[in-house]
Amino acid sequence: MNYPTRTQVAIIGAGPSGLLLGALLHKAGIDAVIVERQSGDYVLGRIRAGVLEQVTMDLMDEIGVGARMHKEGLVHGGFDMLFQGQRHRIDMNRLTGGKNVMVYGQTEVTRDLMDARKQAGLTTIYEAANVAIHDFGAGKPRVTFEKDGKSHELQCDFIAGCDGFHGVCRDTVKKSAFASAIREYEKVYNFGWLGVLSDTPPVHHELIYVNSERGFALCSQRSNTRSRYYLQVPLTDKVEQWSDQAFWDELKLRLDPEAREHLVTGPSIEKSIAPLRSFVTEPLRFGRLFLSGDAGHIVPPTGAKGLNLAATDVKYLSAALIEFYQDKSEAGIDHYSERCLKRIWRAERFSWWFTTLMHRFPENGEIGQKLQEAELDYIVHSETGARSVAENYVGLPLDFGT
Ligand code: FAS
Ligand code: PHB
Repeated sequence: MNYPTRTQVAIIGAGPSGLLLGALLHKAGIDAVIVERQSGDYVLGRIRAGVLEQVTMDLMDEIGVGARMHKEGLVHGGFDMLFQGQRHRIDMNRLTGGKNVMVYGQTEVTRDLMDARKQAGLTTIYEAANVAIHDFGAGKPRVTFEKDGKSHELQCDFIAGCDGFHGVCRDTVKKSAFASAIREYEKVYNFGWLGVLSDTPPVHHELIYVNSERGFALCSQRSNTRSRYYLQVPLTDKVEQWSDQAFWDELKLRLDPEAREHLVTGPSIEKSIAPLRSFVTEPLRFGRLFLSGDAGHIVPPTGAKGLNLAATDVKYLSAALIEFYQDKSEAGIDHYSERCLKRIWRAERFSWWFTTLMHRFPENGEIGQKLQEAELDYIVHSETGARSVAENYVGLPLDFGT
C-alpha cells in the first residue's frame, strides 16, 4: 500500500481531537493526513466521555455529522446533586437562560467522525508504529512511522499533536530545542473512577452526582437502554478486584432510597479504572507543532470537560490554519496557544473545584468534611451558587476570551 509522502497538516492521533480537526480542515479545502498508532476498532472500543456542550454540538453540525447525535442523543436541562441523603436538582436550563447539554457518548462522536472521514475518502493511517515527529521548529516538519514492515516519511507544513496524554508529541518537545520553553502544571488525585457500562435502563432521566460518606458516585447514561456508572475508588484498587455484584452493591450503598429502588443492575459490558489528574502544558505551540486536546491538558472528568475542551482547541487551531493558508496571515497561529489556555484554565478550575466538592477527602479531617458540607449546602440553597455550577457545566461560548 502506498501512503502519502506530502500533506499540508499532519495530524498525530485519531481520537476526537484528530478526527474533528481533520474534518474542519477538509471543509476548508486543507489537506490533512491522520497517523494513528492503534486500530480504528481499538479507538472505538475506548469508553470515555458522555456529555457534549453546545459548542461541541455546533461543531458536529458545522462539519455535517450532527444528524445521529440529534436523533439519538439525549438533551439534558439539569442534573441532580445527592448528598446527606437529599437530592437537589441543578436546573441548568433555567439558570443559564435556556442552555442544555447533550448526553451522547464519545464512542458515538468518534464513530460519526470516522464514518464521515471514510466517506470523504480522506487518509487515516491506522496501526502506524514508532511514530516520530521531526524538524517542527523550522519550516520543514516531517513525521516518520513504520507500517507493513516498511518505514515511511510524511512531509508537511504543520504537525497537530492530537495524540492524547500518553502521546509522542509533547514528549518529543521535552527532548527538543524547545525543552526550556515548555512548562507542565500537574495535580494528581489520590483516587480513581471505577466505571461500568451496562445495557440497563438509566436509574434516572438525568445524571446524578453523589457525595456519600462512602465516596463519590455518578449515575450517567448513553441512551434509554444503556447506562454508565462510576464509583470513587482508591488508586490502589485493581479492576479485577471488582466483580459486577460488588460494584452494584457498593453503588446501592451510595445512593438514596428512591434511586436504590429504581436501579436496574446487569452484566458490565465494560469495566475500567481511570486515574484523575489536573494537567496543563504551556505553551501549546512550538514552531510548526501544535498540541490539542489531551495531548496538552487533562481535567478530572467530574466536570465533563475533557472532550469539550479538545473540541474547542481544534476549532481554534483549524481557524488559525485556515487563516494562514487563505489570508497568508500568521496572526491566528501566533495567538492559538493564548486563546486556548484562557479557556483551558477556566475548565481546569471548574473541574478541580467540582471534584473537591463531590469526592471524599479523609485526609482533610473532620473540619474538611464540615466545610465541604457547608459549601454543598450553599450551592443548592443559593441561586448564585447554583448558577455558578450551571454556567460552568454547560460551558463557555466559543468566542470566550477573544
Ligand atoms: P485521545 O486520548 O482520545 O486520543 C488520542 C489518540 O492518539 C488515541 O487514539 C491514541 O491511540 C493516539 N496516539 C497516542 N500516541 C500516539 C502515537 N505515538 N502515534 C500515533 N497516535 C498516537 N472526558 C469526559 O469529558 N468525561 C469522561 O468521563 C471521561 N472519561 C475518560 C476516561 C479515560 C480513561 C480517559 C483516558 C479520558 C477520559 N475523558 C473523559 C477524557 C477524554 O474523553 C478526552 O478528553 C478525549 O478522549 C480527548 O480526545 P483526544 O484529545 O483526541 O485524546
Ligand atoms: C459519562 O457519561 O461518562 C460522564 C458524564 C459526566 C461526567 C463524566 C462522565 O462528569
